[in-house]
Amino acid sequence: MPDDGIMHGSHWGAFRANVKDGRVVGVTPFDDDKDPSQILDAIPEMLYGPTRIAEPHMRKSVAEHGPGANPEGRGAEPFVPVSWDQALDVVAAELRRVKADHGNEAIFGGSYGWSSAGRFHHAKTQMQRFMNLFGGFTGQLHNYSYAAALAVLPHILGSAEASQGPVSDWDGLLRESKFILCFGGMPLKNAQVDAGGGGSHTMADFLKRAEDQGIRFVNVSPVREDLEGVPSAEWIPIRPGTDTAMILAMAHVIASEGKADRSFLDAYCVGYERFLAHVMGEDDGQPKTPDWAAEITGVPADTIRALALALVETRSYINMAWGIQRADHGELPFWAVVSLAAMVGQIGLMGGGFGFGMGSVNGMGNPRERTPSPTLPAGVNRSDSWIPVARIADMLLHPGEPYDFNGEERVYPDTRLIYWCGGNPFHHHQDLNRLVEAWRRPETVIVQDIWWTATARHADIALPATTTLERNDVGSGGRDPYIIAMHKAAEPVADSRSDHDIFTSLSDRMGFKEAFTEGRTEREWLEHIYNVSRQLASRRGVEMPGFDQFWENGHFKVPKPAEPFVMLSDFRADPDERALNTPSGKIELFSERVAGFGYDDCPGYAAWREPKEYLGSAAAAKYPLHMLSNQPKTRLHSQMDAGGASRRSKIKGREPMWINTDDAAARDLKDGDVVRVFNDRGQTLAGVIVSDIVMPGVIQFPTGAWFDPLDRKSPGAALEKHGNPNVLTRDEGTSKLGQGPSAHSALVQVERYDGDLPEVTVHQKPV
Ligand SMILES: Nc1nc2c(c(=O)[nH]1)N[C@H]1C(S)=C(S)[C@@H](COP(=O)(O)OP(=O)(O)OC[C@H]3O[C@@H](n4cnc5c(=O)[nH]c(N)nc54)[C@H](O)[C@@H]3O)O[C@H]1N2
Ligand SMILES: Nc1nc2c(c(=O)[nH]1)N[C@H]1C(S)=C(S)[C@@H](COP(=O)(O)OP(=O)(O)OC[C@H]3O[C@@H](n4cnc5c(=O)[nH]c(N)nc54)[C@H](O)[C@@H]3O)O[C@H]1N2
Ligand SMILES: [Mo]
Repeated sequence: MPDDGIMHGSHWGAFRANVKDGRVVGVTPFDDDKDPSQILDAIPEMLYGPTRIAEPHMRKSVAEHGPGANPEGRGAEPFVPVSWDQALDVVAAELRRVKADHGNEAIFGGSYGWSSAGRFHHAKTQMQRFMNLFGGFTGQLHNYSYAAALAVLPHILGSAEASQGPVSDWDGLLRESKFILCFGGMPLKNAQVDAGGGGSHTMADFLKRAEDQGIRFVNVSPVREDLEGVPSAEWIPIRPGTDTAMILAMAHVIASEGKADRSFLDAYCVGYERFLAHVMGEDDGQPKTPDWAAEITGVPADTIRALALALVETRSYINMAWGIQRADHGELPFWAVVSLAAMVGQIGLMGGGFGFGMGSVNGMGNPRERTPSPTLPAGVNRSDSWIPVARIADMLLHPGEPYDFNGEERVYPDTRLIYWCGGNPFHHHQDLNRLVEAWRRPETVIVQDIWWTATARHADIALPATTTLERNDVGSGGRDPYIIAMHKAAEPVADSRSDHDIFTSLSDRMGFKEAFTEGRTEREWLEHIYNVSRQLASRRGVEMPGFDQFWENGHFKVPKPAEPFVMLSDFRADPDERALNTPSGKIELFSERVAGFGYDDCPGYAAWREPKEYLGSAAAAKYPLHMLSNQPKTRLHSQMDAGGASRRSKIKGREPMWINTDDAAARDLKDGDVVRVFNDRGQTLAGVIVSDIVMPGVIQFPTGAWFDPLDRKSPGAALEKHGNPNVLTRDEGTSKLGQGPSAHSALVQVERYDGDLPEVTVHQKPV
C-alpha cells in the first residue's frame, strides 16, 4: 500500500486517511476519483468533535427509576453516563421483557437509514441480524428514496429496476442519444454520494462529454442548478408537483399529431386505449391539452408542444429524478413517464427510452458488470411484521388501527420498544413535531449512533458506536464499479465500540453469541463476505483477486460490460421469451390490478391528481411558497452536519435557504438575513440566499440540519432554531398504493426574523 495515507471509503467517496500520532488529521481523495466530494473534509473534525457520544448514557429518569420512567422527558431531560455493563444489562432485560409480555413484533427494529459505507459493519444489518436471532422484530418495507416507485413500478413494468437500477448506462447514451429530457435535472450535488460508496465521481465527466458531443439537454425543474453540469442546458421552470400534467399534455400532442408509435404500443404494451381516453378527455370531459397543462404547470403551451415533438423526432431519453415521486401522488409522474416513453416507442433502444434517478446518486448509469456486492447476511425475520417505511409516526400513534397499502388491508402493530441503529428518523421523517409526540408512546427507546444526533438525544439509552475509521471493512455500492478496502486508521474514540461488538455482547447475554458471530473474527468476516461475492462474480465471468491481494491493493474495479447496458432491450428483442413480470407480461399503461384496488388517490393509469399542497391549491393563499426540501450539497442527509463544508455553509449558524429575487424583494429580504419559515405544522429559522436559481414561488431549503427546537419541553409549539425543513413537511403517504414519504409537497411562508437569535446548541454535547 502506498505510504501516503490509509485506504478507506465512505458513501461520498474513497480516500486515504492521513494519520499522525494515532490521530486522523486529514484525508486525501482516492487517486482514481475524477471529481472528489467536498463532504470529505469534515471527517477529522467529526471524528474528534464535541458531538461524539463518548460513553453509554441514560436519560436521567431512566437512570434513576428504570425503563419506562417519564417518556415525556425524551428529548428534554439531561443524560447520565453509565458503564457498558450497566447499559447492556438494561437493554438485554428490556428486550427480554418486551418479547415475553408483548411478542417480538412489539420491538421496532426497522432502523431505516444509510449508516456507513462498510458492508460488514453496516449498522442496520448488524442490528437486524441480532434481532432475527432473537426471534424477529417489526421492520420497514421500501425506502425514503423511492418508496412510491417501488410500489407502483412492479405493476407497470414487473420490477422496480427502472428506479433502483441498473438503468441504461452512459456508454449507450453517449453513443446514440441526441436529446435528453430531464425532469428534476441530473443534480451534481446528489451524484456526490452512493450507498456503500464508490471510487470515482463520474457524473460531471459524463455530462460534459455528452454536452461536448452536442446532445441537447432540457432541465424541467423548479431549480436551474439541478442541471449545473450542462451549462448549455435549457431550463424550463415548472411548478413543483405538476409534472404529471405536463407529461399528459405531451402525450396529447403526440397522439393528436398522429405520432404515437402504434407498433410499439401494440406489441409491448396493454392499456394504451384507456390511457389515451384520459389524455383526450373522453373519461372526464377535459382534454389534457398544452393549454390546460400550461395553467397548472406554468410551462408555456408552445414549450410543451415543442418538447413533445422533439422527443419523437430524434433518439431521445427521458430521465426523472427520484425526488419527484417523494411527493403527494408520487406514483403518477413515474407512471406518466413510462406512458410517454411508450408512445415515443424507443424503450429498449440504445440511447432511447427512459429511466429514473440518473444523477440522484453517482452509480446510476455508471457502466459495470452486474456482480453482487459483499454483504453481511441479516438472516430471516420470523415475526413477519412490517410497516411501509414512512408510516412510523402513524404506527406509533395508531397501534391496532387499519390502513391500506398496495392492495392489502393492514393493521399497525403495538410498539413497546424502539431500537434504532444506523439511521436518523429525527432527520429523515416528515412533520418532526408530530414525531416528537409519537416518539413518547413506546416504553423504551434505544439509539445506537456515533454522534449526539437529534435521534440520540431522544433516546432513553444511547450507545456510542465507532466510525468506520476505527474498524476494518469492505465498502461497495453495487451500482458504482469500485469495491474499496476500508482499512482501520485509528483506535476507537473514547469508550465507543463497533456495532458488531455491541451486538456480540448483547447476543452473549441472550445466549446466542455463537450463532451471531459464527465464530469469526472481524478479519475472517471480511474475507468471508468478500469471497462469497468473489464466487458469484466469477460465475458472471468477472475474476476478483484473492482477499489478501485485494486488501493490499486497496480496491477492485468491476469491469464494464462489453456492450452498453440498455434497460428493457431484452424485452424489446423478445417480448414472449422475456415477458415482463406483470399480469399481461407487457408494459401496463392501464393496470387492471391497480384499478381493482379502487383507491381514490391512485387510479389504474397515469392521471393528473391535484396534490394537497402545491401552488395551485387553496392553501397557497395563506402559505404562498412551495418548499423543496431537497438533498443537501454539503453533507449526506444529517451526516457531517457539524463539520466541514456543511458548517461553513451556514448563515449566522442557520441552514441556507434559496429564494427568488421577486419573492425576496416582496419580503424585503437580502443575502445573509435570517428568516422564519413557517406553516401550520411548525416554524424554523433559515439564512437567506437570494438567487434566481429557483423560480418565483419556490424555495430551496435542503434537509439535514440537526433538529434543534428552542424549547425542548414543548416542541409542538417550539421554534426550531437551526433550519430543519422537516418541521414543515407533511407526514402523509404518497397514496394508499405506495404510502411513501411525500416531503416535497409542502407550502410555507417566509418572513424576516428580527428577534434575538437563539444559539444553535445541537452541535454541542447535550447536558
Ligand atoms: N424533507 C425531506 N426529508 C427527507 C428527504 C427529502 O428529500 N426531504 N429524503 C429522504 C431520503 S431519500 C432519505 S434516504 C432519508 C435519509 O435518512 P437517514 O439515512 O436516516 O439519514 P442519515 O443522516 O444518513 O442517518 C444515518 C445515521 O446513521 C448514523 N451512522 C452512520 N454510521 C453509523 C455506524 O456505523 N453505526 C451506527 N450505529 N450509526 C451510524 C449517522 O450518524 C446518522 O445518524 O431522509 C429522507 N428525508
Ligand atoms: N450531497 C448529497 N447527495 C445525495 C444525498 C445527500 O443527502 N447529499 N442523498 C442521497 C439520497 S438518499 C437520495 S435518495 C438521492 C435523492 O435524489 P433525488 O430524489 O433526485 O433528490 P432531490 O434533491 O430530492 O430531488 C432532485 C431535484 O428534483 C427537483 N424537484 C423537486 N420537486 C420537483 C417537482 O415537482 N418537479 C420537478 N420537475 N423537479 C422537482 C428539485 O429541485 C431537486 O433538486 O440523493 C442522494 N444524493
Ligand atoms: Mo434516499
